[in-house]
Amino acid sequence: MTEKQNGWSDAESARYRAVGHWEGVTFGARLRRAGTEGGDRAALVDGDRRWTYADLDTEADRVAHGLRGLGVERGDRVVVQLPNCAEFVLVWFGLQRLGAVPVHAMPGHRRREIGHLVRVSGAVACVVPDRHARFDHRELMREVRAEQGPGGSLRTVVVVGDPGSESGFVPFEALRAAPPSVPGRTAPDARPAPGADDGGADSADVALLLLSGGTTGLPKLIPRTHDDYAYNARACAGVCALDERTVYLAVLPVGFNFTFACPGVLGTLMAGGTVVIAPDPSPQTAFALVEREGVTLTSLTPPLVTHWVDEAASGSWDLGSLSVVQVGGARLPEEHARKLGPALGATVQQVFGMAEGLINLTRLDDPEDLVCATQGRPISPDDEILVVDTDGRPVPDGTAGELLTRGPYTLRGYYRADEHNRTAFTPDGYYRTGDVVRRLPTGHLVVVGRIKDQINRGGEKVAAVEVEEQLLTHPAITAAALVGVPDERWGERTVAFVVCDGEAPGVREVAAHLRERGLAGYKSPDEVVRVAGLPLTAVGKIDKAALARASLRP
Ligand code: OOB
Repeated sequence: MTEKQNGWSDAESARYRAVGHWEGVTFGARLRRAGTEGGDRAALVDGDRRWTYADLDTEADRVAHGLRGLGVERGDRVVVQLPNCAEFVLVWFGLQRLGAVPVHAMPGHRRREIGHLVRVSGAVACVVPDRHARFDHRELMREVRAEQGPGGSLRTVVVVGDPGSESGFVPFEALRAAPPSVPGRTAPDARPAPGADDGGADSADVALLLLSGGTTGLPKLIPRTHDDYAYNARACAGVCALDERTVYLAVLPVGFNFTFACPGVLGTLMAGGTVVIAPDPSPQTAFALVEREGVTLTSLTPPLVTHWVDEAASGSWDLGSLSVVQVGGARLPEEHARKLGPALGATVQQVFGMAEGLINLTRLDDPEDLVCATQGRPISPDDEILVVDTDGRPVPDGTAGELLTRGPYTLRGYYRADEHNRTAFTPDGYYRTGDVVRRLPTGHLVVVGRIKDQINRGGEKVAAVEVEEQLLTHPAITAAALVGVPDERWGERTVAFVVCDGEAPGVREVAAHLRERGLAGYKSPDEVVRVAGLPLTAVGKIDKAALARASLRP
């Protein structure tokens, strides 16, 4: 699939445009409009730094100018791995202004993930912090560059903070120190030159690449177009009734699709509201920002919920401005959902979404039972949902089956992954989510399980195969299976069952080995269990259900 062929048929594209889902406007052009009309409103807050819409627009021009100077052009991919800071948003819009394509990496990703992202996307640059969470990202980039070799696509590393002395590492501050003249803005009333807003990008082009949770050895990239992603954000913003009074607090990693566009950062900016960046997800940090900035909306993953409830119960915070709290990314236990609303004095919204597209939300006026016991219903009237049995036949409402979906913002193919695409989609274009759901007569979905070989550790997705492949590189391990087992804190924790030749490595040694192999830390197993052999099913696959049951026995 090329960047332009986004996978939807001409007829579908025409219909999504005709009904107004796809507005034909790039993100670069949207920001120009917002920066020009009523641009003095607050757009972005990070600590004591603040940007209006006009400021954001000007910053995007500066960053774009700096990136252009480094040779970044329309259509180029740039891996963005930044922790929660305003620079993520500035870089993102700078890239949009050029018609270049941000690739969203997570702060926890390491050599293996980042190297893979650079290789698959053919990225020409990476944007990283100097250090974050006691980890030196410059060192990581040195390794990625070395692995790439001289023939690699990666030319430049932009560092937010101190770039060190490495050649080819450019400080972000130098990048944005652009001259005052911005293309198309030579005089205040001059009309921008064609392409000055978005590098001449088309709204049907890929605007960004998201990372899939993964079920295979290496994660897949998800192309999202300007048209589809803006609709994703706008439709979520509609359900959440966002307007210019909205103050959104980004608590989860800002590059996570949930935080960025469901409705998150983009939905808030498209509604004219204000985005506040929380540097960490602790309730103390968040509640102080709620008080100071009058936050109205935020989003959490389930493991944070009990911490937030406990801290709110201390009674030392005024959370009066908070009106909606979204929870998603993993299963939220019903009893936690019931406690959260009263504890924070806010409406709870469950979010069942995926980077691939489909977003389900409970509605703000849904009865409490639906809010607490379901994961919401699709945001778009044109989301097509099928719940099917193992033969692919639709099952009646109330019966569990695999969720298949297609629609105006769900991908039709992973990026540069033709072979995987043949099995990830049905012949008529439905994405096989791998999630097992029940649909209620109201259209609400209840997530009851999963057929994909993925573990959801409190919202962080771990592809079992990816970890198993790396476990097998340990000299003592001859066979391995990674299994998710129920866990009080994470919802699920990861247990590695290993067959060993000689002494079995402990959990710390395995973690050190996987770190050495360049795997993100959150993928290291929580537990390592030595077994004499791995049980097999009747068809000869590893029987993970049996392993999970075994690990539950006292
Ligand atoms: C979100 O996106 P991803 O791509 O990290 O993960 C998607 C998968 C889903 O297929 C499902 O297996 C699981 O995460 N999931 C949930 C869930 N929300 C996501 N499982 C149970 N209950 C939920 N509420 O996780 C994501 C993207 C956008 C918005 C929210 C979450």
